[in-house]
Amino acid sequence: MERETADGFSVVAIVVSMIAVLFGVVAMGLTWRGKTASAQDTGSTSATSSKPVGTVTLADFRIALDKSPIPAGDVALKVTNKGPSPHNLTIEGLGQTPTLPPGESTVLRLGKLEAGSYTWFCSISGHREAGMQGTFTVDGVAGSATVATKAAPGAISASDAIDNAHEAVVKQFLSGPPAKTAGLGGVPLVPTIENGTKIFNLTTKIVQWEVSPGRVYEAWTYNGTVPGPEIRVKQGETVKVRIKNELPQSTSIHFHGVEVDDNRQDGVTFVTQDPIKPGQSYEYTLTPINCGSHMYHSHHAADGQVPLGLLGAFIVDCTTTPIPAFAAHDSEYTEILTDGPLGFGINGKGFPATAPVITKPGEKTLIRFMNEGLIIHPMHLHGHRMLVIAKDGNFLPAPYEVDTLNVAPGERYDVVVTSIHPGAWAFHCHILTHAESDVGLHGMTTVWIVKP
Ligand SMILES: [Cu+2]
Repeated sequence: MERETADGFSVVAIVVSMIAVLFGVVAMGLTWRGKTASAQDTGSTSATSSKPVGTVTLADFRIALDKSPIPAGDVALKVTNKGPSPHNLTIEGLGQTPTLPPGESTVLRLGKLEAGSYTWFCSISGHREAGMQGTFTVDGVAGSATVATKAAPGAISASDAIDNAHEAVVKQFLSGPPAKTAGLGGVPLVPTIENGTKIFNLTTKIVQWEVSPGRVYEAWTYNGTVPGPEIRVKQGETVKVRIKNELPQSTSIHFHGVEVDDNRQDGVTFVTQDPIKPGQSYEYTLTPINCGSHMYHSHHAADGQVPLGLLGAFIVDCTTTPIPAFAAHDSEYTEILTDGPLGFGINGKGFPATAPVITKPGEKTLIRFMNEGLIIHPMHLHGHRMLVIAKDGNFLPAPYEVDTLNVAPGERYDVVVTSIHPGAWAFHCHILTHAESDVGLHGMTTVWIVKP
């Protein structure tokens, strides 16, 4: 849940920050180009007739040729299948490669070619129609020749396709930021008051949840959002959480990390309570002994119900526990990490729909990391250090600095970041398959924006 700083920001400030993001993202691209570069297999080029003079990449469903100038001589092409399906390369009237399984390469020798345009395609049924077709050109000039692609539908260079995908998704993010999607999770839940006691009302229900633009999944939710609304209470105060179950399965709520002396409030079915059956309601009464960043989630068929969205933040503000000076901050964000059927997400959204963190130089920002997923996520912030101040709601005896922090399932870490360097900085899970691929940034990625 994003909290704006006290002054909020104007439309002008947002536009300025978008420009700052754009510059920052260009810088980000520079640091992350390694993958793109390695995707271009340069093969071997040589003036001798027996070596390949061009490198062709087959993918689902396109044919790409590197554009390096090549020396004169016979045309031989190194052909690599980088797609997940088998493919071949057929040059009309000249020959074809064998069918290449994913990951395999071969060299296709075409002999001496006249200057001109040649048609190529994959001859496996349906692949030509799906886009694996085009032409390439051989230019013969005194003592040299070049092979170049001629634009054809579905036949752009694989490298350009990756670049284009990266650019498109960042532009989508900047159109907000973040990119627009329906629904926002983690919004603070306003309690009703009965006889002076705060009552937090939750209804479990199935909704269609838009994780990122156009990606809509069935989610199991508290009050229709992923994460569920943020519940925030004071250390030592007695509150009630009422739940009405509109799911097709029984459920329960466990208040993860919240220390209470009454085990009947612990929410584990058949250990401390009966299941809350479909259509039933239930009431929990809690008096948190400890403070800090905690969570609430289902503890009934939890391996299915939690990844589908039955999770949220339960934050207990300290009243009696002393707060160390190193925990001071100006603003705060909660970052709930999720994986599973809704994909890799931060607060129920995947990039480009993940909310940015927006700060200014000198601002101290508290981040509450909470892992409600099934696997570990090493969260990495570019350009700044994170001061780890608390673990599972407990202040550390001595804080320590990191730029990457492993957050395991069930764990909470509080960190304070003092923003120093203006601009936009990537903030993402460093298991890279959770954050970036040849379709661009996705999943557990957002941007830390320091507005000068
Ligand atoms: Cu991860």
